[in-house]
Amino acid sequence: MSNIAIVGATGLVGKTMLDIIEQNDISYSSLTLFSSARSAGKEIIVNGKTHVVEELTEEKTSESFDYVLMSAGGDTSLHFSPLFEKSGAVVIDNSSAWRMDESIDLVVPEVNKASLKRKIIANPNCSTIQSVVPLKRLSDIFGVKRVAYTTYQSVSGSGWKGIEDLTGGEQGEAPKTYPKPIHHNVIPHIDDFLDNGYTKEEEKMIKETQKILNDPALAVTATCVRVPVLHAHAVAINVTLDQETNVIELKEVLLNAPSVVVMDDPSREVYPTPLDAAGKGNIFVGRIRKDDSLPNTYHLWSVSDNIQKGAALNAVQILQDLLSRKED
Ligand code: 2RA
Repeated sequence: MSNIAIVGATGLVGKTMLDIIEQNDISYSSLTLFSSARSAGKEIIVNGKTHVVEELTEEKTSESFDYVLMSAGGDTSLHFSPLFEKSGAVVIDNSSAWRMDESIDLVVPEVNKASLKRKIIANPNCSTIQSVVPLKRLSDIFGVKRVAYTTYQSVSGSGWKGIEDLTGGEQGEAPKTYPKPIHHNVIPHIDDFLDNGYTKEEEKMIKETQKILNDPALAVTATCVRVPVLHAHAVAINVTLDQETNVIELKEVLLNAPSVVVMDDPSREVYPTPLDAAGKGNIFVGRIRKDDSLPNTYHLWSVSDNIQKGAALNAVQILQDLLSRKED
């Protein structure tokens, strides 16, 4: 059995990782919870045992951990992940710090597996994960030529502070996290703006899709929007395929895609919404239809819980894959 550490254990993603570890009966020899100095000393019960959250320091990285699940922001990860790696641990990191590093695997278990050439594995951006899982199936069977994303991202993507901006806005409070009120509003601005007018969130969706689908030349574009929803992101995916197909065939292929649940029956108003996906681990896909404005082009609507499959669950699934390799 393994020694597991969670860094960022008091955050929304960290707490969800602990819930998933508990629900999936993942066994360990020891579980150590780390946070910033501000949250150190808090108590969290996991599997009936009370754990006191410790401040992460350089000395503690050498405590012979096997696996470290890190959800503590890019700067913390850039500093501490190599120290854990040097001490022999495998780090599964939820920040964007390592994702585009060529030596680092960017993993969605339904799509690709960690090669472990480095012992740091990057967990992709939430809205990327729920997009590449259905796209991978289409890519394998029909080939994918171009992808255009428009996202509708919930406030939990910004952690507790995003939720506080929405709930505070409902009480008439000014926003503390977002540049504009999110209550009764939508904001076409997630993460910082780049010189080319795109945001970093949009750049993440473009570059991470190319890396995960192993097609650096794939044409991808994105517009990312924050919406006043608590949990689950939605992504409108417009995809141009290499080979001709039709909607029936496309649905059939997606019905067999791992982790994908097709919810698509317009005659009965069946399509996924964030309320359908919140708290669940699947990727729900609907509104599958042909886009007649371009050859071989289709619309998909993908909805998934950004804290579950979009972050904590994907990280734990990477851990489960590594644990199963150890057993073989
Ligand atoms: C967001 N993509 O929704 C981010 C979270 N990783 O803000």
